[in-house]
Amino acid sequence: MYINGKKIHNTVENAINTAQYVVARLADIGIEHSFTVPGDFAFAIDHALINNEKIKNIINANELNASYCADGYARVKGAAILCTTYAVGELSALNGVMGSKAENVVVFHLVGTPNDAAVAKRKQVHHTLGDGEYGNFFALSAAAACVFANITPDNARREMNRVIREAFKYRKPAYITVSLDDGNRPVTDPTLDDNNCHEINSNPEQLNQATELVLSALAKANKVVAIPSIKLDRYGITNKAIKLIEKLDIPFVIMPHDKATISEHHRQYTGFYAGLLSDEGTSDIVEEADLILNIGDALWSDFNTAGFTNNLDLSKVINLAPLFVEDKKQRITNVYLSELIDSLLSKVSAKNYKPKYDKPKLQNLPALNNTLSLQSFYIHLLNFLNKNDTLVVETGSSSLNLPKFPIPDGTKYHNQTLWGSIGWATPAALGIALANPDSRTILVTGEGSHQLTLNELGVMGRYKVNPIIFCLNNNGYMVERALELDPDPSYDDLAQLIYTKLPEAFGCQNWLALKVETAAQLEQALQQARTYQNGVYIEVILGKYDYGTALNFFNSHLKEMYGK
Ligand SMILES: Cc1ncc(C[n+]2csc(CCOP(=O)(O)OP(=O)(O)O)c2C)c(N)n1
Ligand SMILES: [Mg+2]
Repeated sequence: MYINGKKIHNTVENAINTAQYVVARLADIGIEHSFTVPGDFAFAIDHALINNEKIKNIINANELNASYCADGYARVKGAAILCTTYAVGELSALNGVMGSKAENVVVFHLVGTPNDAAVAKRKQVHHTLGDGEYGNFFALSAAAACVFANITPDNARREMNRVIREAFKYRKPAYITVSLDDGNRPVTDPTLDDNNCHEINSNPEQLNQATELVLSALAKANKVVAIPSIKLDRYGITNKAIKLIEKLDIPFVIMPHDKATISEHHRQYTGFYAGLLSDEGTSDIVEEADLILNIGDALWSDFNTAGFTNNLDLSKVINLAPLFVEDKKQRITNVYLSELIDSLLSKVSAKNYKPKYDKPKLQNLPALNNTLSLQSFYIHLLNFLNKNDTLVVETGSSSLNLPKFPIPDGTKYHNQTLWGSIGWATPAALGIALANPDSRTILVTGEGSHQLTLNELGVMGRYKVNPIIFCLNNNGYMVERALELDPDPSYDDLAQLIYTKLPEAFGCQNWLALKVETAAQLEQALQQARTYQNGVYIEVILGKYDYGTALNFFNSHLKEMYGK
């Protein structure tokens, strides 16, 4: 069996009970870590996770952190396992799992549910509302997934096939419950084909129709621009999309959510496109084109369009979404983008779509001076990054100001642009570091966001990951300040922590912890960090109203954003 072009080996024979079977199926997909907070109703799954030799079970500080950690891991590995206990555990994880749903990340959320006797006799047990009702929470957790299955001994093979197939089809979380008793029983499901969870193919007729639709639009067009979406990465088809863009020889632009999907150093890269925040000249190229290929369903969201300040006639866009193709007149379903790109690649030739305009002068990194500001922090950081680094950036001014600058060729980049739940980045960085230990994970977080999930530092120390963490301390929730009409409400003030003591307090042995207040100190800290083998924690002191370009922009466009 193949998923994402990778052969899957079946090792479920070793599974003795249903919980072990569930875990073995997920291990066979290639998942090598699980993220867990245990609980008595989940003991069967918790045991199965520690007993599966292909999986290393990570114990997180809480379920929300575990869900963010799983999300980060899955962005790199393609899928992750998150394991929580009934009600109290699963509900604590929901914000994170819902974020994975919004951002097309495959997380298998395994939840252990109460034993048969408690359910049958409607006993008043812990983690319930005391009403004898055990079904109160299934719909809540299922809402954060694209598929839900209660796995029992007699449906395990069939249902795991369905769950895996659906999760990969939609690239969204799956919610899997296993009761404590069922988890300990042997699998009795007679279904033979354990591995019948292949990705589904396109309908051939609809695939032809979609190919023709794109080809005929291309034939009529003179100026064509591509906008690649981050979903290409989620579906593992970025390289195919690059081949298509290269074969067509068309310019492409990148929106904030889709940053670094394709290298910003590619010769056809034509700039950052986000409404009025776009690179100079880039908006004109997109908005004056007569055909825009949205490859992978990039969003026209608030952050992608700098608060809806773009001026694009959407009727010129063909959306090549992961599972359908759509133009202004029709939507053709049952078309899988991977196959559509193959089909187009075999048929298109490079007509001369060369832009009838000059490539805009893309923004270079501004020169450094001796001041330390949000803007200069990023210039220092971007000069420091290399192709072996993975940059994880939190929601807030940390992420709003970065996308305009190209990151180095090969540096990987992660941000939760659509869901935007602060606190995500610290645990996500742990998941990302575990998923790719050969890359140095570099986290940039505001101190307010960090306060939500910073107890995951202890887990980083425990499992000996060695990120470089920048905690940008600007004395509060600066984004909120910038987006408020009242410039300084007291609810944007924060507890003042001694950030540089956190690694030690959380048991991170031999971490380097530094506080920098000037550009020279930052530069020196970066040099130390690069050669330091263990984790590095750098608190960067920035101004309370140092909004940077993007926040200044949003601050002056509150009307477009919110109708204020
Ligand atoms: C879970 C969650 N709660 C609240 C918010 C609203 N929010 C967005 S940014 C932000 C402030 C972030 O502060 P900090 O991390 O210090 O970054 P700064 O804006 O100061 O750079 C808040 C509270 C959110 N996005 N997510
Ligand atoms: Mg802050």
